[in-house]
Amino acid sequence: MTPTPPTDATADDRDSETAADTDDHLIPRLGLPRRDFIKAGAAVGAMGTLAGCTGLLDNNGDGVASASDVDASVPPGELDEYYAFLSGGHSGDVRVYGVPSMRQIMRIPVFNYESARGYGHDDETREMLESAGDYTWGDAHHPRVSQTDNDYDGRWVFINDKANGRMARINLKYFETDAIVDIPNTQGVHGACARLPDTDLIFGVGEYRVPIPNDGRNLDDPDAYESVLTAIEPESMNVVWQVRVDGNLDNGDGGKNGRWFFATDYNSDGAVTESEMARPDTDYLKAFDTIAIEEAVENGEYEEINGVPVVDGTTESPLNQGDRPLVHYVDVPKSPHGVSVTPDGTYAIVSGKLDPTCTVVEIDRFDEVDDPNDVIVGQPLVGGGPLHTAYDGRGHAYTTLFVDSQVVKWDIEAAVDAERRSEDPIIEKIDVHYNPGHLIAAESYTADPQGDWLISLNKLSKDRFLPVGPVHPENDQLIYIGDDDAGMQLVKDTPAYPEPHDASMVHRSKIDPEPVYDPEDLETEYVDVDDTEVIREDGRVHIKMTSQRNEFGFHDVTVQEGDEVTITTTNIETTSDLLHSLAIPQYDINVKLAPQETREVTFTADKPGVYWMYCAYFCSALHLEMRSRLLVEPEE
Ligand code: RUQ
Ligand code: CUA
Repeated sequence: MTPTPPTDATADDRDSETAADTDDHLIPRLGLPRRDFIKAGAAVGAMGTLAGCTGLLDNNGDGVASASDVDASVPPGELDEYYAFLSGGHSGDVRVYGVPSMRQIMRIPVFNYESARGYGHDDETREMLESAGDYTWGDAHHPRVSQTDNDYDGRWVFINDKANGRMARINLKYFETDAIVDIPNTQGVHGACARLPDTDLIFGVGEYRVPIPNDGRNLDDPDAYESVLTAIEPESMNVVWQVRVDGNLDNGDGGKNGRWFFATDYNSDGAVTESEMARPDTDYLKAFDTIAIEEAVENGEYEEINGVPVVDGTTESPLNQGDRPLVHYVDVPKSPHGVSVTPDGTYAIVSGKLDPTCTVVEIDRFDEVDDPNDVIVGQPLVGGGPLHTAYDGRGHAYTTLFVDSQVVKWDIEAAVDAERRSEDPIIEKIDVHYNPGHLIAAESYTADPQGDWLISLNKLSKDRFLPVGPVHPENDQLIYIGDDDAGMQLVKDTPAYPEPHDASMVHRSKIDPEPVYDPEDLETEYVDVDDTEVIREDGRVHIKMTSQRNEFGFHDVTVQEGDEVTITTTNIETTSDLLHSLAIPQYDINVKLAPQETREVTFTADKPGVYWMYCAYFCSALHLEMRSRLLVEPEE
């Protein structure tokens, strides 16, 4: 049982560098900053003969710029310009796409157990999932990338679990989930967003009204149910306060200046059946003055429930009566859905869902008006079933129309100038396939959207792909929005496994993941060649071993039936892209080991016999030989 030196059967050309990435703001072969290029609309026509440029250039020479003129190709070996992070819905994960290729580059398990990445298999991730409620799935909707000064900073992605009321944090240094908090006093945590400009609070938007605490009291007394907004501190992931409200909460978005947070409410009556919920002609946009809420918490004006300070933000609350109410209730038409703040921070735009309008709210007016409804400055008639709105940074809003299966582009200032319920602000509509939910434009949630690509996250794909039985994929459609003269151009269909909700799209220059682990960042101690050992003590066996091409640190290890076995193993390779895993058949274990990663797995050796511990990542020509025996001796 001695460690063996590595055999290097795999050529080191696996350690290939990714394509040069130094001029990532530049348009290939032009050396022009892309954003200047796009924003200088006049320049576009002049460059019609240059291949490889994104833009409507009439490449096929038919005199009309069209979708076939948009070059969204990313040739083999070249890299995309954007990362898009899409939620996996009830798959519980986050998917990473490259845009404009729409290639799925990675999946990041969050609320789901996932074997290829060993997520929920090693002790650390299993304990994280267990201590966050011990659920095996989640319903991940809203991935929001952290910002500094209203721009993406590449630190984290936050995402909610609507099913079990949790919030998770993905660390973008390693593209892995590193914290999950199980939020008390709330059910159906739906919206997930941050206080901007610097992501100093994360908000979980509580959709379902339930008794608080939900311990069997007030079971069939819906009037006593409540929804809360939850604020979470992003470094510690501690819940710092909650606000109880009248009605419910759905989607949300943060203002840009460190004070406001907005959430929609489609159930202002606190109903419990669909027909009752849809009955009122108006529901609410709620504007939370987070500074005033923090002052109330500091002054002790809260009730502590399950360890959390809960502030009263209902309409009757004394804290809402003075000249600095905690929560402003604005009447907006019938069951609104999405709300998003414009890039310049001037407006919050509410998408009407059961009403064919969007409602434009001017944020600064909250301090000026006596009647909160006077903050509404525009209400364009956009079309059937408006759900979510995104921005291009050129004064346009793009709203998904679920019922009409379209994306509508409209002019924000024109909507402020126009009569209410006028179609005049509409610039154009494009058909999508079919029934879009969210949409996301490049960096739409920042102060400075890039204005070139938009993805429509369509709930149905119907006839767009080869049939695969009754469970159809969804369809994420790529639309080019960089040329206002030529209009929106549908460029690509992308089948999606159920089911992406929201997404964030970030320029690649703002994300800088590590290619291998820094052992200092991991909780478990590194096992080097000299550290391999088996420690036996009172029915416990601790195996410390290395993993490298093409052997584990021990050829075999013998334990007794009933022993509690911990295996700590380090992939001691330094070559990027050279992964191993520790798979243990019939013990339900597969721990992934990226280069320089150490993971630990603990299990009870309750099945006597021979178990070939093997590596499940195809790591070299001798990958199949990378296996060692775990010998479990039967009890006498
Ligand atoms: S929601 S389809 Cu979960 Cu963001 Cu609107
Ligand atoms: Cu290591 Cu396969």
